[in-house]
Amino acid sequence: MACSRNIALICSFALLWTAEFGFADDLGYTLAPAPSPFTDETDGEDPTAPPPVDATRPVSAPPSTNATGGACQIFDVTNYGAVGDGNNPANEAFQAAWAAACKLGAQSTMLVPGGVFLLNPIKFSGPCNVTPGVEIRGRLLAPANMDSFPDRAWISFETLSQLNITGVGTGVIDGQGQDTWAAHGTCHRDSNCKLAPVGLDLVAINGGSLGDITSLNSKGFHMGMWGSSNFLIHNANITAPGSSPNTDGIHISGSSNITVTDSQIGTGDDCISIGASTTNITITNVQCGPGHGISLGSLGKYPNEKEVFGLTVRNCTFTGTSNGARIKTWPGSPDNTVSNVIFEDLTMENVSNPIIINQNYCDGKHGCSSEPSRVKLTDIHFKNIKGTSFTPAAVTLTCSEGMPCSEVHLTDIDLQHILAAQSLTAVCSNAQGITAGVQNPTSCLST
Ligand SMILES: *[C@@H]1O[C@H](CO)[C@@H](O)[C@H](O)[C@H]1NC(C)=O
Ligand SMILES: *[C@@H]1O[C@H](CO)[C@@H](O)[C@H](O)[C@H]1NC(C)=O
Ligand SMILES: *[C@@H]1O[C@H](CO)[C@@H](O)[C@H](O)[C@H]1NC(C)=O
Ligand SMILES: *[C@@H]1O[C@H](CO)[C@@H](O)[C@H](O)[C@H]1NC(C)=O
Ligand SMILES: *[C@@H]1O[C@H](CO)[C@@H](O)[C@H](O)[C@H]1NC(C)=O
Ligand SMILES: *[C@@H]1O[C@H](CO)[C@@H](O)[C@H](O)[C@H]1NC(C)=O
Ligand SMILES: CC(=O)N[C@H]1CO[C@H](CO)[C@@H](O)[C@@H]1O
Repeated sequence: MACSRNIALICSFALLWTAEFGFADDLGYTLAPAPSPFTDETDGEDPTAPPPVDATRPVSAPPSTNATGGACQIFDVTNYGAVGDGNNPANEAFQAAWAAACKLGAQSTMLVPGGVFLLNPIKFSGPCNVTPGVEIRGRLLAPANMDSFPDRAWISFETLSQLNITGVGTGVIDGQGQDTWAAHGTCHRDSNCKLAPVGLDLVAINGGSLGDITSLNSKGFHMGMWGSSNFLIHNANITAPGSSPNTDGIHISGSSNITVTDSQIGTGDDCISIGASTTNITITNVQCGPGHGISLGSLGKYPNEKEVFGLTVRNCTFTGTSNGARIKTWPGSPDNTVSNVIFEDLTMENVSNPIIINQNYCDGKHGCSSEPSRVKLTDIHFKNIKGTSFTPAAVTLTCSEGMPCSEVHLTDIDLQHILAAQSLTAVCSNAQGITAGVQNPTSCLST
């Protein structure tokens, strides 16, 4: 049996990628499931029909050799006993298919065909000789009840190089968070209740991609990425109601060289949040809303956070979000540095705080420190940002009294109030920098 087009692609690329980059990075970060990733103290359907089950698929697909000379074997979870009727947890079958693919030592794909597969929390761990491609055509369904979640995540991939996951445009990761948001969505502020799990957790992944996939109604964060590098997320459709608590779309921390592109994210918290110890993160062509915007931070709440260097957010649209481009750090933080951050070519549509730096970020439940934040922000660019603001304070740069912001560049900022008759203001404290081009509202940076 020949591989399908997507499978053939995954199989044929796998060896090339593995050969090009080894998996040997010591990022120097602790990958222990620290509480920090899930304690983003932010302010805060009907599933689509599954595609039909492919009943013609043979019970065991033989390896097929292709032009690159590699064998391409498909490990279909239904050949290991998974039944796509949404009824019985398919964990054993998925785990067996993964184990077989992982130990194969040649190019392979773990295939989830059309159907609805109920899964309890599950972890796909490496390293593998050759990391299998993962193709999800159907729907992965989380148990509705929180009792099934002893751990911090629902579906995890861990310690893998060149991991390519595709939903081929039909795959859905359905967290069924509707029943748990009310009781567990704010548990990050209450140690007596259980934190809602992240839907798809990518831990210590070096190289690869995730794309053409929908994440729906996660219980906690939709996707988390920790201790990973050289990874691309593309064509992700992330959807949850604007009122769903702590359902960040994608959270990235302790990671390098990550790109997120061509994605729609509408959720109840940050569309994308970037945590500490991250370098070279690029976010382009993302449509965000509803949600809390694209945020760097919060930073400075925990000891041992490392610097953030090189974040670019370009060509994104924010619609009805509470923030647009945001950086937030805690007061009383340890020393850290954030530099080389670029927010450019952004369109704001009725955004409450289109541009905001808040170094006094505190949700008021942790006993807010009266000491200034010691996270130094420097070389921060806001460029070609246009559209409408829902509040008059369209540009807010509240920097630390102890570590003032330096080299903040405001270039071609052209914002209007959503109500034509009202004017906008910029509010600064401890913010030094340079302006160029249009400034609506008038800049408040000190030179
Ligand atoms: C795997 O992901 C990488 C991006 O990190 C991409 O360049 C490569 O083409 C992907 N392979 C397939 C088969 O999609
Ligand atoms: C995203 O997923 C939701 C829920 O499945 C669906 O209603 C919507 O059409 C999808 N959007 C895109 C652009 O694929
Ligand atoms: C940043 O990451 C991109 C891929 O995401 C890579 O192409 C680029 O070389 C990286 N740049 C640096 C300076 O590491
Ligand atoms: C990020 O990309 C750059 C440029 O390709 C590379 O030199 C660096 O090693 C990468 N970082 C990691 C952690 O892989
Ligand atoms: C900007 O993003 C939109 C989608 O949000 C895309 O259609 C367009 O091609 C992007 N522009 C550039 C220059 O990449
Ligand atoms: C703008 O956003 C506010 C609050 O998010 C909302 O109440 C209002 O209806 C929106 N206005 C328009 C014109 O979309
Ligand atoms: C048999 C088979 O699947 N061959 C594929 C090998 O990979 C190339 C792409 O590099 C495909 O074009 C072939 O179809």
